[in-house]
Amino acid sequence: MPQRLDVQRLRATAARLRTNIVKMIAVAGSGHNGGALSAADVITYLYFHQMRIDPADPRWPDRDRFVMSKGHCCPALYAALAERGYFSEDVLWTLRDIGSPLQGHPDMTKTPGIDMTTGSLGQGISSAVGIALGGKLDRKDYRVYCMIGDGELQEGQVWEAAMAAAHYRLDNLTVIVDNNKLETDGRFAKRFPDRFFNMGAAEQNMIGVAAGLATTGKLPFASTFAVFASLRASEQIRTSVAYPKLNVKIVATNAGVEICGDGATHQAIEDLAVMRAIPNMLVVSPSDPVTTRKAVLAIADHMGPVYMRLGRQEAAVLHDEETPFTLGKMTHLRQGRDLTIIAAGHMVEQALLAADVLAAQGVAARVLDCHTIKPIDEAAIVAAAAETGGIVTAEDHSVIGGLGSAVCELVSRERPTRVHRVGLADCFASSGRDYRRLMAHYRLDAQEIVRQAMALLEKRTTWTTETNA
Ligand SMILES: Cc1ncc(C[n+]2csc(CCOP(=O)(O)OP(=O)(O)O)c2C)c(N)n1
Repeated sequence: MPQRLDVQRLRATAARLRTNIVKMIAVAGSGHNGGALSAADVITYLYFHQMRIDPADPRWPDRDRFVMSKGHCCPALYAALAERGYFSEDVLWTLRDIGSPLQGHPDMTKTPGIDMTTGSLGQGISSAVGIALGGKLDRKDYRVYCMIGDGELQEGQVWEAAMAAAHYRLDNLTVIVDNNKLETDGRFAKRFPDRFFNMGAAEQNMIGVAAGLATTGKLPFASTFAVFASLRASEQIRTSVAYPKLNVKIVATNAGVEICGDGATHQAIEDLAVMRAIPNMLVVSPSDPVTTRKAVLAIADHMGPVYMRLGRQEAAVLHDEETPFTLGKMTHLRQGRDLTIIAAGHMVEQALLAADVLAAQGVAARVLDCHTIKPIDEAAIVAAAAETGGIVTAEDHSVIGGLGSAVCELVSRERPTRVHRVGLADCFASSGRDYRRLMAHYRLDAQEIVRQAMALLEKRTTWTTETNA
């Protein structure tokens, strides 16, 4: 039921929420303070005056709904839900921890009181339209409230949703724009003001604009988070960039589980699979600052579409300046004859650590840095299969469709060999506060590479004995 607090009590409640927002984000170590604080008054009004809800029955079918389309501001919503009694205040201090019900972005499967999973700007409002439409179909009189950011208004999907809402006369839907005039940055703009174009939170448009620029002979580097580049804008990449073979370089940052605190909505775990499947696309995943710099220069020289995947955390230097870098050719980091570890991106560091552990146990592992996922270095893989007899792959990506799959596809045809894949099992990962702990939790580390290497060696011994018998 609506609580109908008076203005004075609403003010006091909003102040408590603000205090908790700041505390939660401080404890979590990351999060969006500004947009959460600016949302506090409206959320307080909705949850403590306006909305017909029952915290004892969060899924009550007749309840009013709230969709936080600007999902990164969820600490405000979490604070309100705790204050309203959906869960105890203690839970707030678990924000963004591994397995916490309070993920970096709202997750309707984990948090009581969350009506819709959000985090990718522009998507929440469409879901709110659907919930309102469902209410009409069911002849229910609940209302749907949706909060979106002013920056979020740049996403085209917002306007598609607005048109659908008007078309279907959804008078049970209220969309609130938190017009706080805040938005994320333009750091590079200061250095190259005449060559930097900020397309805002509008990834599909950004790719289309890059494609258009390329037709005029420019060399556009289009950059956003990997999840938004490879998934949100995948069809624009496919049809406007890859199909006409335009000279667009997509630099996808914050890839993999390693992004950590933001959680599943922001962890690109399928981008390599999607990008590999697109014809004409070159896919690059450098492992350290040295290769990243070399890769940027190399892809600028390469004529045609490129997807370059980068992580978020500071990466260790693994290569020296003298190590040759050629697109499509793996870099040998360690020689070895007992088995081969092929790794990409920040898992290369883990592969080297694993090789050290294996060496101490008398196993000489070859380590290959597979900075070009497509076209993959077939010769190096076939040689590894022939000379070392077993391969462990390692990537911060789903085990489906990325580096491990590419290696399996090749050896199954050219040189059938046992391959063990280290990667994210087929699941969405949690938020985490510390990326190394999170990576270890999902077995994306040196220890798992060692485990897989030993398992592979053991199976090979058994297999050899069996075939010899
Ligand atoms: C599709 C998508 N693109 C980019 C982001 C990354 N991002 C998170 S917050 C933000 C700025 C949002 O600004 P606004 O909507 O005004 O929210 P507020 O200022 O209230 O935090 C961006 C671009 C995202 N979450 N989703």
